[in-house]
Amino acid sequence: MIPLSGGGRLDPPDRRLLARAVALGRKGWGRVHPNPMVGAVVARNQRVLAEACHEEFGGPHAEAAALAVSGDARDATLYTSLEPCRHTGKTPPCTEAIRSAGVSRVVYWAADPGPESGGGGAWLRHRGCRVDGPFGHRAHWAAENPVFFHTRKAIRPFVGLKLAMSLDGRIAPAGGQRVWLTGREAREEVHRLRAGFDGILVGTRTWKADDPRLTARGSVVPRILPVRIILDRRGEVPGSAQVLADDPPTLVVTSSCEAPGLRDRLGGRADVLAVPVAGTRLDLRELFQRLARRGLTSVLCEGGGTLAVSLLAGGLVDRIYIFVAPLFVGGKGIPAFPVADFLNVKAPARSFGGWKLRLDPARFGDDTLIVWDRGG
Ligand code: AOF
Ligand code: ZN
Repeated sequence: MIPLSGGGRLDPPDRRLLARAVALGRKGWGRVHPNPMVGAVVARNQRVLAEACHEEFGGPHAEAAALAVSGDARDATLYTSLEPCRHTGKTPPCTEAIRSAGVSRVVYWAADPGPESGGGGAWLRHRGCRVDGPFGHRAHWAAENPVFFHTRKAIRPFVGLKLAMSLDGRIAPAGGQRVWLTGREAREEVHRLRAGFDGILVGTRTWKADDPRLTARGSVVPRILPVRIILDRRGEVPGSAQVLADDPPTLVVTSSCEAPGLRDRLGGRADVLAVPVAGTRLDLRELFQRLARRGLTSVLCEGGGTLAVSLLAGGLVDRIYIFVAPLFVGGKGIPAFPVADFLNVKAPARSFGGWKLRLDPARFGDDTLIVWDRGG
């Protein structure tokens, strides 16, 4: 169930239909970013007349799409996961569509923070429509639409960190031997998740050990292929690396000293980005700043442990995706990076320093995905 504090009381049928709108919105993953994922339901006396979501960036908004197929919507209620927009952007204002359809009540979940698009709720109220919303808080809305509600856009992209671990908190057996902890369904989910990010980042050890392709090969074909980003401080990536093959653009991040030679060696097969070195490592804060300047709004980091620790230590992570596989690795296995140390956990807690479980855990085959969000 979605959090529904504030905004007045909602009856159970209203809650159900509003939650349905939020669920419909999720279908836009990978297709609408950086716009929000939005779903809408048109109902009369709780009987559903139409459902829709925002399917494609630049395409019809969820509310307008639902009203376009609802038939007569006079005196109906529109449930929407985001406050209806009141601006003319790539499409006409949803508030106008709602008013001309004769909808008498709007129930919405998240407030639209946009200076031009926001305020549609008040606009409709002013014109005699009953409006209930917003419900919940920014942190809840951000959990559903992390990139849209990300507040540090100018400084860095929204950063997600993914890891898979065993029941005894290990990411791999002793000796660096590679094994798959999670099953097929969880791996498919990772591919689906990739589709919603602008960039997929891995550290040096990971590309050396796994030779990954870092493409999104799941059920969602991303609207824009995520840029593959690899850290390579010493400029060692071989031309045969899979990450350099095929379509999506690749960005090799290296130190300024290695950049010219690397650029020559790669001969245009990947873009090379030189960032300063802080201590013995590439300056990740600077890297993210530059990625933000290049227009990347989100990055998914997929390993390994060293990169994860650097990111957490630098306070550079907004979300952690933890896949828990129902198996034991054994005492000598490599522990999942010591998340708790970097999150400043002092005692057993379900929430601390803004970190919290906000989305429901999800099952993928035998594995469980737990998503931890920071903020609010
Ligand atoms: C969407 N889909 O279903 C709703 C949105 O770029 P535009 O012109 O399509 O406008 C995008 C803005 O409209 C978006 O940032 C948000 O403020 C508002 N509502 N956007 O893309 C939708 N309802
Ligand atoms: Zn709209």
